[in-house]
Amino acid sequence: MESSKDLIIKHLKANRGKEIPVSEISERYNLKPNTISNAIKELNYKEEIVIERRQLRRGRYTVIWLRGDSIQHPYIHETEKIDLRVLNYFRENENREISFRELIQFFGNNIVESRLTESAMKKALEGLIRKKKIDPRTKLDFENDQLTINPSDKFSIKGVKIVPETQIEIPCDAAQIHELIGYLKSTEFDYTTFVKMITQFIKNNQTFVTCLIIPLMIEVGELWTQTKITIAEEHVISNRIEKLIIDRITHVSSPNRKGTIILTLVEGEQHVISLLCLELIFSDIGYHIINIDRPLPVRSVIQYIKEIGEKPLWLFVSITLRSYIGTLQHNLESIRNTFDDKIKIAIGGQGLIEKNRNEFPEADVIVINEQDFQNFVEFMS
Ligand code: B12
Repeated sequence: MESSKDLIIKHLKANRGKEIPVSEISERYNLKPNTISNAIKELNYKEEIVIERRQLRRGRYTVIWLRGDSIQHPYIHETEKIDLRVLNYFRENENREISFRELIQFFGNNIVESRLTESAMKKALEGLIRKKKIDPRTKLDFENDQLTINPSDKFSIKGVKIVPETQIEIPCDAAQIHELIGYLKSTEFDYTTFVKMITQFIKNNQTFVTCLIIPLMIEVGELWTQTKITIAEEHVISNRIEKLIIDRITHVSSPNRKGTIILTLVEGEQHVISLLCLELIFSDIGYHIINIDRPLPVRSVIQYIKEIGEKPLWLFVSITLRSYIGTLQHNLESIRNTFDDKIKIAIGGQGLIEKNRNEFPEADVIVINEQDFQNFVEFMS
């Protein structure tokens, strides 16, 4: 049987040189909106087709065509519009520097409007610099009077005060989160495609966690409570998210210069994604992380710490379920009784929401909300 992707390509080949409304394909082959949406996204990332969404304000419709086909008036040839699109991106992010790499990632993966190639982007930047709309923030190279732009070269809108990149929050868009969840649970999920889909969210590992993983998982929880996704789908999504975080952890080149942190769950807890996020963020700022990662009785954790060579500076205990508060208090007492003040203890997680900080006298640090978390990361840095 032909897959939805095969059917789309077949239809486009039969109509070479034409833009085809997606609705035409779904009606013709009786494909469900979700199936067709996932299939065209994948074909787009594999660079087999081009997607363009039109009339954004008055209800939108999507057209696609075979990549490389000569379409009568492709958007990409309209230089003025390209300049304006790029300038608008600078205006929307006016208080920060934007690298050429970011522009390429954003416009190269943009499936709301048509994608821009690197050379179209370079021309647009040259035009905007000439018209004094933007400023280069790094020294640009000229070769035989030709401007060479490198991925790390940065630009900003003219005459504004620049805020350092680390202070910028990327807004999380609910529609995008839904789109990502749809793809994460789909049977046509492809890991590499997914990584490309999320590139625009990823500035650094902290924003990756706060602007992508947390809102995405909260929404997964909501959908699951409203029975809009099944338990199996929730497991599939969690596993794919775990793989994504682990993949990023393997790319952290940690110098391990700041000492060891042990990460563990309160006894009985199974929510390990929090531990993976902590591993990612704290290894990124230079700690050596030992992530116990799976549920374990507290006595086994204590035994393990006693036996390892390099004594940890910190033990992080994560709690997600409120029903484990009593267990957490017992666990903390056992740990403190065993190690006195030789090890610092931090506790955190959703299970602490609405809890009184005085209830955990054994903990050196208590992280309940995002502000606590940011302060703690800053302190540890
Ligand atoms: C994925 C998930 C699961 C997966 C977990 C898979 C996995 N590999 O981890 C599975 C399917 C196993 C699961 C099971 C259950 N789940 Co569940 N689950 C979730 C879900 C959707 C996402 C959790 C998550 O990963 N979040 C992302 C992480 C990164 O965020 P985080 O945990 O808040 O961690 C961040 C911070 O809090 C902080 N942090 C966390 N710990 C610590 C520790 C320290 C020291 C520091 C400094 C910081 C820190 O750092 C992290 C990064 O910033 C949530 C929904 C939600 N609202 O979160 C429900 C949710 C947590 N689950 C819930 C429930 C009820 C359950 C079950 C009881 C369901 C059932 N009837 O079986 C079981 C319990 C299993 C168990 N014993 O633990 C409820 C909890 C209600 C409550 N408050 O008590 C939620 C909120 C869903 C809901 N809307 O009702 N779940």
